[in-house]
Amino acid sequence: MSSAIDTIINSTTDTALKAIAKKVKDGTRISNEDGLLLFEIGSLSFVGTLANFIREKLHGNKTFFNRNFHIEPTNVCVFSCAFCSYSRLYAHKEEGWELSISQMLDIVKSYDNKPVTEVHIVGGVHPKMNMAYFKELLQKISSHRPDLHIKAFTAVELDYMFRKAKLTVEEGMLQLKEAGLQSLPGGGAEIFHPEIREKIAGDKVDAEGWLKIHETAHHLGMHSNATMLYGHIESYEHRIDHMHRLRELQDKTSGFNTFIPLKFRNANNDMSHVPESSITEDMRLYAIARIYLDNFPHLKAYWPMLGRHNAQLSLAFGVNDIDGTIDDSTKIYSMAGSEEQTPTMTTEELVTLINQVKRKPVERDTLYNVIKDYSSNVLSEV
Ligand code: V47
Ligand code: SF4
Repeated sequence: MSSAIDTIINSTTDTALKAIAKKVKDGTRISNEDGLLLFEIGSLSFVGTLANFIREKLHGNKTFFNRNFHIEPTNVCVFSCAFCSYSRLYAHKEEGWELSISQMLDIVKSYDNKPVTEVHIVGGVHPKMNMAYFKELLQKISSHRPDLHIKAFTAVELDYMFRKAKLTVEEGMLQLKEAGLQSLPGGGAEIFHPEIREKIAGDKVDAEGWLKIHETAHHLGMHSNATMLYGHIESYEHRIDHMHRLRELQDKTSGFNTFIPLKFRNANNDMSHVPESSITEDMRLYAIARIYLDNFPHLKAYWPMLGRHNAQLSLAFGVNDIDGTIDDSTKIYSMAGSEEQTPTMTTEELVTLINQVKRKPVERDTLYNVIKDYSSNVLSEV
């Protein structure tokens, strides 16, 4: 019996697409031109079959999730990204929130005796929350709960922190690592190409600065994620350029764990006139990312932004991770118009969501070590 990928190879008449399908079957890297062609003419079923082939070769039916919670220290921000529905400019800081170190520590303590493995800390760029402030926060969290993996600060926050403290990226990263920082989340990448970045996020760190921070973290033995904010004013060429820069850095360092495409949501921001992408485009993007980023081990659908049912669908288009149980503290997407107004899912709900599409739910830690395989389970202890 021939497999789905052989059927696609045999039935595709376009010679360029057929050649891409053969490359995928042989494990040969596709070129930028191939990637662009997939965006331009690859049907949903064509790219989906190729992406699913890669996904199952790497992970079988395993679908990872983790138990985490988010802390958002502030939504006050010195920057003014056009797509952001979340931040309040520093000039209007009375409209935003600012958490003290003890308030954040109280959030951590509220998870005492709960089996969470990760805290994800990301927020706006507040001029008063500096290196000293965040080092103290990291030290206090690590000493209160040493088993909790601290994944914190986008390259945008780090770039601002280091520049203000007059530290090089190496010096700053080393200090934060010593204080307890273990991984970096993937935010702030948006679209790297200056043609788009200048229009949507012109005043924050540029592509080179973002990549340098992740490269430095990797050299210090830390892992990180990478995102791409898509589905607004960028072209297919800009998407390929973005993924190309990530693929090149990953060839050098192997420090990225996961690629996370973030669908642009258009409520309550300066880009509300820009329509959102269709679900078909979303799934094609996931699939093409899985095919193009051959050196990224994982592809994540962030369900609070995509919606839980679309995240479930994405498991047929290359995705092998649907993030975590999260909790009720993530505001960035509900403020931008996501259907998920209260982004919480219990472990039982996540496991059911994955089981419903015949995949195997596996709880992981931040670095993808398996904590529990739920495939033959029995949800007695969730
Ligand atoms: O960089 C802001 C995005 C990101 C909108 O590493 C928006 O595990 C869509 O990076 N529509 C921050 N997206 C969140 C982030 C993240 C999320 C989950 C997991 C991880 C991880 C990282 O949120 C920003 C920006 O790209 N964002 N506004 C919006 N209107
Ligand atoms: Fe600030 Fe981040 Fe919003 Fe940009 S996306 S305005 S850096 S909080």
